[in-house]
Amino acid sequence: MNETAEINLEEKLGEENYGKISIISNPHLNEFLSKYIKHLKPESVFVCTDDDKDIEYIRLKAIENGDEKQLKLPGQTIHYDGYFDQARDKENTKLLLPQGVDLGQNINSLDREEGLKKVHEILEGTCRGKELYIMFLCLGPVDSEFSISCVQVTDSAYVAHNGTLLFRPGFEQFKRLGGSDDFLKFVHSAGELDGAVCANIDERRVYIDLASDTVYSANTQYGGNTIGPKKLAMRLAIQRASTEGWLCEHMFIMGVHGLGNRVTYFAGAYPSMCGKTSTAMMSGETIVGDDIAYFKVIDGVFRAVNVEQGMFGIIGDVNEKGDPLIYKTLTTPNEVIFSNVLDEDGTPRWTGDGRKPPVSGVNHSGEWTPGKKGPDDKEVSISHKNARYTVAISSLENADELLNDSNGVKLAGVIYGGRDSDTSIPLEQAFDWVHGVITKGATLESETTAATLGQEGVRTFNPMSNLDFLSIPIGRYIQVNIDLGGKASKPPLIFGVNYFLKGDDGNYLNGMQDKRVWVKWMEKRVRGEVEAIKTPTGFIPHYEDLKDLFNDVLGKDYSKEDYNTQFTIRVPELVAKIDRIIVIYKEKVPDTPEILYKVLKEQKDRLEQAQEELGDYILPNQLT
Ligand code: SPV
Ligand code: MN
Repeated sequence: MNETAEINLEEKLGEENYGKISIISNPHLNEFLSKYIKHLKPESVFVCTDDDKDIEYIRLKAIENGDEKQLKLPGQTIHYDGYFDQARDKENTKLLLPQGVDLGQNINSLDREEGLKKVHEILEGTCRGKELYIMFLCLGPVDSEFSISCVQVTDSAYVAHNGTLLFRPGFEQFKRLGGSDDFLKFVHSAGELDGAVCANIDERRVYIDLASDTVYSANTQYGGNTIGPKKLAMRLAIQRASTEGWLCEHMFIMGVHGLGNRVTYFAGAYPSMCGKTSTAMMSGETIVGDDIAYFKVIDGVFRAVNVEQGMFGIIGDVNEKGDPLIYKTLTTPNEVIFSNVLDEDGTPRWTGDGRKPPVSGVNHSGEWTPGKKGPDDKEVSISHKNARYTVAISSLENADELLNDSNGVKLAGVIYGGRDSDTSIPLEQAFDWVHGVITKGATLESETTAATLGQEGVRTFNPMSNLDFLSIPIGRYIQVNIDLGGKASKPPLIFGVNYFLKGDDGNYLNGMQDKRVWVKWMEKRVRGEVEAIKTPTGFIPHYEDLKDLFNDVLGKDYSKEDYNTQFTIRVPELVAKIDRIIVIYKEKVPDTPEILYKVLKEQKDRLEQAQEELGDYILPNQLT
């Protein structure tokens, strides 16, 4: 890295910005910044500290340079990503691995030398004529055992602006590092622009260098590809966590409110379109986080933090009726970045917003009217189906009071939520931590929906809903999960939920609000206040307890008939699922821990024995 000495940071940054960097006084930071300022060749550089003035500078820059447009309500802005740059690019997101390192066929990877060479070629000089923003952000609450410092250089004020809403500020955190090199680094450039969007999508790359804790992202603007501390940092954190014995999970954290104002914390992993955000934002409860959590066992206590402090949420179908709290934040003066929705004369509009549909406006496809066809000849909807809002959780009425607590929250339960129409019952508690990690987490599947490309109803394997972000072999990741529970004096209870079970007529068996009852039952289980029925696959609620809860929570009469249909143990489907999952592990996961096969085999044996005695479809009262 001797070449880095060639640029004089002080000269390039100017007195004010260099002054900020010199307060941190970290030679590793200076080396990184020198190297990439030299390589990217920006016209100017802005260093963002935790100061409100600096954060406001970023917000205004995004508007000034056209990355965002001011909407009518104060604080609201809108941004468009390119028409073909609307989601995470899984194909071009690769882990760079030194020769001889193999993470298995499930993880997209590339030879490290080759990848570094390519991405540096792509990035060279891409910030000519632009300003480069240097952002300091903190993963997890600041000044805590969970904190990880990050620095991101980006030529996108939109990416920088998102960082300020989504993450805790990291400048003060960086100062605490002293001269240590213990920080994550992100280098992003949108590349050449066509108007305000990326011109070279075909050269889009997200390359993750585990060896140097650096992620490079080029020729893309979509948040999941560019906002470094979010999905890009997950890969670095998962690797680090596996060596240090903790977990980085793709999970929400919520507080469930019980008797006498007590709050009990749950984390939940759900593949996309399985109800993750709607669970985290459930009415009557409070939210700590909606997407990424770190778990650590500290002095025997299982603790969790939200890595972020904001939400980058899907906006489609957010309306006053279904999501009153988010809707309110999005429709009153608050700092909100809308991405890829429709601008109707300064008012943001989106598919399913519950208002009279707009007849014209501007969206990610340009000027829009109903029925418009996009460059791919497909009809363009009001907003893209992956259109998003960025808000600080603190602007939501249901923000939990421990959101920024440096000790995190004590975690009492973990929920795994899949989507299947015919196999898993709506709610079940695993026998114990290991049984839950394996039969609820490691076997998580979701059926494809009409919202994704391709055939509907195809089951996709997605252990812990974390497959996209794993940077260690799956088997090792499962083992780290198993081990963490063993370190806790009282590991969280593990639950499986399925909101999408269908009846013989093809209709869903549960209403959208039923999950509000399920979490109350979980809360009571954690507190030891309700009994359960033992089935071959876990513990399920008694009818009477659910009947009471349906009445208390939803003011609804819950019939025995509904209970029986929903909670029938479907033996042939459950056995088929075990067989299917075992094949996946046998074929694709060579480092699968033996315990996984053992636990699944025991479960299959229990199911087959019950089948012999009670038949294919077993009602709960046959098991009491
Ligand atoms: C997800 O896709 O899991 C998200 C949005 O939470 S993104 O930031 O694109 O990853
Ligand atoms: Mn996510």
